[in-house]
Amino acid sequence: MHGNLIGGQWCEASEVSENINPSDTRELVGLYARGGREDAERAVSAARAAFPAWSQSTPQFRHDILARAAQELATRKEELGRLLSSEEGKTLPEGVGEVGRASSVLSYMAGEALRVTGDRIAGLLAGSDVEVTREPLGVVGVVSPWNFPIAIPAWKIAAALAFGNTVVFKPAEIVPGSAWALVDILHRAGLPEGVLNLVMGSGSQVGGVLCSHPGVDAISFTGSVATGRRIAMDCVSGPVMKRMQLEMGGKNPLVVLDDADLDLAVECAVQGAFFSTGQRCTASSRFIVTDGIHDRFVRAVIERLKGLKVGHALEAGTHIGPVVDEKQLNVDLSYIDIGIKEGARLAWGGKPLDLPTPGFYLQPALFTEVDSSMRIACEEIFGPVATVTRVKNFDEALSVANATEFGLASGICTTSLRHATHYKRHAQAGIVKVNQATSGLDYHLPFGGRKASSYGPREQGQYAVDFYTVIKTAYTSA
Ligand code: UN1
Repeated sequence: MHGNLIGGQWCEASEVSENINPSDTRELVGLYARGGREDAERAVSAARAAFPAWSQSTPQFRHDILARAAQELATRKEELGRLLSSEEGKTLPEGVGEVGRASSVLSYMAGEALRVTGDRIAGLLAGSDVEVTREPLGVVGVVSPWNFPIAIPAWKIAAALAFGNTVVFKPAEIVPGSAWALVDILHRAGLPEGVLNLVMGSGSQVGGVLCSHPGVDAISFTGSVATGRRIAMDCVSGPVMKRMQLEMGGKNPLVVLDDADLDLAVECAVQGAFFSTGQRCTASSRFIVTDGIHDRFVRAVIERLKGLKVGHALEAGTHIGPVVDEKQLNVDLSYIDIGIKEGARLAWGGKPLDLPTPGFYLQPALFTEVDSSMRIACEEIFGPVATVTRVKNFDEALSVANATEFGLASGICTTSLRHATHYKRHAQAGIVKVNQATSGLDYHLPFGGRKASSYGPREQGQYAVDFYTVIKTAYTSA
């Protein structure tokens, strides 16, 4: 049984949860503690108690711990990638790649611990000097999703720790294995007790405590809009409002113009929409395609989909692993049904697959003749389902791309500098990609969206410091 880490001690919980492999539901990946409210409260106290010393620790000390953990992740990336793919269902290369990314995030953030800067500014009174410095926030609650079981926790926790905060971490319930491994590695890398606490358990219990407890100063969350909204309400309801960083949904467009390189556009579309089983908030789920290339694009995407193998995540040759669990599979299937009822044409796939191992397998689904007001073109599905909407020209493409409540990533395939430049300026999204898939991001760059997709400062890269520190303005007359 894998326990929770509270105040430097591995603890059992009153309940245990089974971590099941979505590629083969007969396989138990492991048993994990399922903590409750009391565990979360103890973890918050431990994180509070650890904060004074950790926040005053040297940047070198924090750097070395993160760097050591990065090294261990890199050394064990095959083994941990296997664990990740076993619990989440992304393919083995995707799983190993994600562990490598977590390692890179940790070494990048180790460096950021050394690079915190401030300003010295002349005050307006004679002889007054002003220093503007950054201080750690305090205790940060990290609430992470199931689709990137190690990379997202790594980029939140590493930034929190690098800048001197202590952490209570609540991973998504269905992928506790990668979270546990990450915490174990950081713990053994030398974190003092209570600096990083792990409480596996439900959102309503453990998450509920973190978001309402007066001992927590900030919440960094990635997940659905509905959960984000509940978290936001909890975070502002106490006597002191918590700082929040909420990364939520997307309904990301990929525009394909007549002048696009067709092969490249197909690659961007298929990569962006279907790899990782479409389970990324940055996935392109809406292809918006101009008339002159539309039919060729649809034919070529279908040809490419025909060549993709849906299968067991650990099997060599699998391109698309299973959906993460039965609940998500049912959501995907219900949207496929909705699309058909709305009058869109299911041009390819969309059927559950019976494979030798019992798992949640689904053929990637492509809908054509999709009107941009249909539910399948407006609501986030979070599965391997994409829609094609035909448009007359660039102007219509841009306006359809922006006509969504979301604003995370937005892509265009074109060889026209004029259109690419105009799109970069006018896409209402936090991330714009030209001739690249909307998903797949660099770990050293700021990440976040606009509109309903995000709330609060950016994550990752140099900009992460804005969320994880508070600014102090000190006036001195000597
Ligand atoms: C990526 O596309 O590489 O949950 C990262 C998500 C995002 C991260 C996407 N927060 O899908």
